[in-house]
Amino acid sequence: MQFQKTQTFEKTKGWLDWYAGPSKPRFTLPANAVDAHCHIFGPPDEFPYVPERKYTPCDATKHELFALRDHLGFARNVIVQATCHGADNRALVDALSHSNGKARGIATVKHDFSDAELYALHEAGVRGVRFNFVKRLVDFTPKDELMEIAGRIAKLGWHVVIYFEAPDLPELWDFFTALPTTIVVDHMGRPDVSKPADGGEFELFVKFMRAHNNVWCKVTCPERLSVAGPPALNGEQRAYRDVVPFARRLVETFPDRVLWGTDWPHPNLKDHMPDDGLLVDFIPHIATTPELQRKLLVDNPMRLYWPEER
Ligand code: 0GY
Repeated sequence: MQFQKTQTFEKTKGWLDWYAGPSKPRFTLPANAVDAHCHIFGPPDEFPYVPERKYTPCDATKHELFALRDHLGFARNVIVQATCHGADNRALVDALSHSNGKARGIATVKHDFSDAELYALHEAGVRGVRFNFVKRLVDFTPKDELMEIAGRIAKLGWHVVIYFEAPDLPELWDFFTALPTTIVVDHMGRPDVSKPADGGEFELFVKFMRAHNNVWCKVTCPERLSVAGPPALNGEQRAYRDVVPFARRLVETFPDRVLWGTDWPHPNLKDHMPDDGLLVDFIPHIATTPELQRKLLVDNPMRLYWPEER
């Protein structure tokens, strides 16, 4: 299946549509590379968005995701349940079950889910839950409910993906460190990249990872974090240059606990929609040797999501 969208930067429904004709990356991904953070949305006539969502996404189906995977040169996907589908994981399960085993999932789970429901998600390929603390995206869920969920999913061997913004880490620290599973932090804990990569706020995040070896992170979303922006906007060849020191520091300090993903279809972006091919070309700037690249793109995600194949 090829990319069918004809529009690229059309503003629909309050955020940008995903990039229709991504370039072929110049960086050749290692064999068996995993895109460890991406989403699907809809189609809403089959899989409606939940009424409590904070934004309405552009549809981005499993077919389009799998076509992008092949175009970019990835072998597998980890599909993360996004807030627009709430705790209705049907679109995710449908995508996993049509992936020929090439996708695993991160679900959203409520504390009243039954054991049978959790087991069915596991059978479909779900291997974790996402706890979202980004206030613009979700309503508050009591921490004791989240801790109860964490205790239950730990028994299935799943992990917890956490999404928060850097200023909120001190307040959330005790909760995070009490979680009984592996923890995967989305988008490097969303640092402010106009601050130093060796300074206060980011230093705290590095300390968090250093002190807790069950904490992993995704060195993802330069397009969300960058102030410098893509080459076309800043006149430089090197895209998202201000994000490089942050991501590179994590890749080099914790080479066995980092993951990478496209974040396709980049929901909720309002100013700039990245070309996914150029995002792949960002990888060798943050993982500068073949060994670091293999760990980031193959060994680490396979260990976490397909341990039975190692
Ligand atoms: C991301 C980031 C965002 C959105 C979501 O679930 C979501 O709605 O994750 C965001 O707006 O920062 O990872 O896709």
